[in-house]
Amino acid sequence: MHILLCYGHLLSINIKIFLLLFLITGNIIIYLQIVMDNGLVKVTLSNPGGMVTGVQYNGIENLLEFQNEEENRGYWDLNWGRPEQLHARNYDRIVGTNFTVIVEDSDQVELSFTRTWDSSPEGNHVPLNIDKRYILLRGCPGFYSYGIYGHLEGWPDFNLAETRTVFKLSKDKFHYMAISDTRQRIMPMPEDRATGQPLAYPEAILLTNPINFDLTGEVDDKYQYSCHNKDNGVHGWICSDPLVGFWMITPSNEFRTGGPLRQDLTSHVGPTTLAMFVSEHYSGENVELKFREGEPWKKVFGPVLIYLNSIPGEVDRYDMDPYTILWEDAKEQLNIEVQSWPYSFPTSEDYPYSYQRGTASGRLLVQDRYISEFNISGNAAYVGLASPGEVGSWQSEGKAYQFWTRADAKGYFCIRNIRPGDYNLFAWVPGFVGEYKFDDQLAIKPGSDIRLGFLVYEPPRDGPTLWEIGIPDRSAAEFYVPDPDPNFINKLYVNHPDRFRQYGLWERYADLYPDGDLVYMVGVDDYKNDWFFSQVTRRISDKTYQATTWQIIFELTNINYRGTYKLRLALASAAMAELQVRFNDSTADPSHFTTGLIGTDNTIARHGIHGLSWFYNIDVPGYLLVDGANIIFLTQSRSLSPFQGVMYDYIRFEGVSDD
Ligand SMILES: *[C@@H]1O[C@H](CO)[C@@H](O)[C@H](O)[C@H]1NC(C)=O
Ligand SMILES: *[C@@H]1O[C@H](CO)[C@@H](O)[C@H](O)[C@H]1NC(C)=O
Ligand SMILES: CC(=O)N[C@H]1CO[C@H](CO)[C@@H](O)[C@@H]1O
Repeated sequence: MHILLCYGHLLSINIKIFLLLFLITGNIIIYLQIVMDNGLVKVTLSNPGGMVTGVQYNGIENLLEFQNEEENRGYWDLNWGRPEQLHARNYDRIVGTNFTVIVEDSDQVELSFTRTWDSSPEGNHVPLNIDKRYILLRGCPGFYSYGIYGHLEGWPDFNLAETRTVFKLSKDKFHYMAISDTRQRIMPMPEDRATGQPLAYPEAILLTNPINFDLTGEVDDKYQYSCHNKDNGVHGWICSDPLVGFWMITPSNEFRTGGPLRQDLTSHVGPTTLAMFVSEHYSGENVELKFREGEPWKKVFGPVLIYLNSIPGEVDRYDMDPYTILWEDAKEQLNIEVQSWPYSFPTSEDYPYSYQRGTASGRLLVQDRYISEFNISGNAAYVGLASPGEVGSWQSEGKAYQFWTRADAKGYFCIRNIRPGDYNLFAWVPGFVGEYKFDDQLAIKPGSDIRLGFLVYEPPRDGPTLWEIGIPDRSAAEFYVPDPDPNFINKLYVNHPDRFRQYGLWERYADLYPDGDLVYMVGVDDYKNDWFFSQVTRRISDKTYQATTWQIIFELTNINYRGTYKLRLALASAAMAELQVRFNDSTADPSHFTTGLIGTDNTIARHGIHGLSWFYNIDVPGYLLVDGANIIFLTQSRSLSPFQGVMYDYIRFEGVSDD
C-alpha cells in the first residue's frame, strides 16, 4: 500500500531552489521569498526570517492558512526569561536574518536561516545563536526541519521555558485530526472556540454554537490531545477534499526533555500541529532549562519531518476508509524514519551520524526476596541514559540528550546511537517500586560498544507485603476514573481506554463523596472501583476549597511494638500539594510524615493521569499501631484551587523485617 500511495516518488524531478521576488537596492539584491521544489512538494520560505509561508502539494496551492500573516503559518518560537524575572516570559518567534544555501544538488537542498545574538541592550533577545535548517530530499513528499541552539561561555544567564516548531494549516481544508490509532476525530473550527463558553481555564471551551452542529455541547481543550514522548512519533491532520494528510513525524526522542513518559502537546484546533522540544507541561518549572554562571550550551532539536500524503486514484479501490489509509501510511512513514535514525543527510557538524555514536547493552535483573528467592527478569524495563544526576533527575532534564529503550521479557536491553558524552544509566521496572541507577558514569565515545553484563536492581524492601494499593507503574490509570459530567464531554473519550482525558473530573470527587472523604478498607475494597484516581480538594463555595483527608483502614495482629514497619508511598503527580500522613491519630501535630509542598505539574487540570513521579519511604514505629483496626490518614492540606492535589501511583505497607 505504501508504494502505491507514494507512487509520486517515481515522478520526482531534480530539486530546485528559486529565489523569487527580489528587491534591488543599489547593487544589493535582497530575496524576499525562497522556494524549494522537488516536484512533489513546493515549500516557500520568507527572507529574511525563514518562516514557512507556503506548502504546495497535490494540487493544493497552500496547505497552510494563507489568511494568516506570513510569519504566522510555519515557524519556530521560544519562551524565555532572565533569572531575575521570576515567572515573566518573553515570547520570541525566531527570525533568521542570515540566509545561506548549505547544500544544493540533485538529491538534496539544505537551507539555513541563522540569528546571531545581539548583545546590545536594544537587542533584547534571548542570549542564543539559533540556526534554523530546512531540508528537501529528492523523492520525499515532505521536508525536514531542525534547529541548532547555542549559548557561548560567558553569555548572560537565562531560562528557556519553551521551544517548538508550529504549523498552522488551512482551516477550510483540515478538519480531521489523528494522533494515535484510537485518538482521531473531526475537530471543531477555531471560530467555535470564540463563540463557545470558556470553562475553568482559557484552554477549555464548551462548544455552544459550533459551525459543525454535531459538536454542540462538547468540550474542546488542547490538553486532551497530549501524548507521551514515547508514543508521540506522528500526529497531524487530514483534508477530505482532496484527500491529503499533513503529518508531524518525530523519529527520535533524544532531543526531547524528561524521558519516555513525559507528556506534551501534539495537534489541536487551529488546525495546528506542533513539535514540542522544551516545555513545562505535566512537569512544571523544574524542567525549564536554566543557564547559570555563563555556562556554554549547544543542542540540536530535530530533525522532524513534515510529511505529506495523498490517495491517488479512486478511493473506492481501497477496502479501508480514506482517513485510515492516510493514517496507516503516515505510521508506515514514521517506521521508515525511525529505521533511518540517525539520518545520514543533515550537514550540521553538531549532528553526529551513526558511526559517530555509541552503544550500551546489558541485562537488568530484579532481586526482591519477598517476591522470589531467584533473580527476576527486568521484564519490559525502561532503561535510559541521561545526564549524570540523582535517581529521577532525568525526569526534569532537558539540556542534554536522553536515550531510552525497553528491555525484552528477559530484561535484555540495547541502547543504540547514543551521542558521545557522559551519562548515568537509569532504569525502572513496571511492577516494582523505585528506580535503578548504575553506579559508574558511562563515557560514550564514537564507536563505543559498552557491554554492562548483568545489572541487579534491589527495589526498596524491608519486610513482607502486608497489603498494597495499585500497581507501581508511575500512573494512576488503574484507579477509579469517574464518568465526566454529561455537560462537559469530549465524545472521543467515551468508552475509551483514556477515559481520564475528560474535562472536569476533579469536580466529580465531591459529587461522589458529598458527606465525607474517601475511606478505603483493605481486604474489602478494590482499588479499581474504590480509590479515586486523584486526591483533589473539595469545593465548598464558588471560590473556596477545602483540604481532604482519606483513610486507609486495615487489620493488624501480633504487632511488633518495638519493630519498624514501612509505608512505601509512590505518587504519580503533585500540584502545589502537601501530603501529610498520620497513623491512628488524625490530629497528630506535627503529622508523622509530610511531603512538604511539592509539585507544579498541573496534571489534574490537564487530564494527564500522571506527571512527575515521587517516591517516599516512611518508617512506621510499631508503637503507633494497634491490635485490630488501624487507620492511616492521608491529608492533602493545600486547598486554594481545584487543581491542587496528588495522584497516587502505589501504596504498600510492609511488615517488620524478619532478618
Ligand atoms: C550566516 O550563516 C552561515 C551558515 O549557517 C554562517 O556560516 C555564517 O557565519 C553566518 N553569517 C553571519 C554574518 O552570521
Ligand atoms: C542474581 O544475579 C546476580 C548477577 O548475575 C548473581 O550474582 C546473583 O548470585 C544472583 N542471585 C540469585 C539469588 O540467583
Ligand atoms: C494512638 C491512637 O490514636 N490509636 C488509635 C488507633 O486507631 C484505633 C482505631 O482503629 C483507635 O481505637 C486508637 O485509639
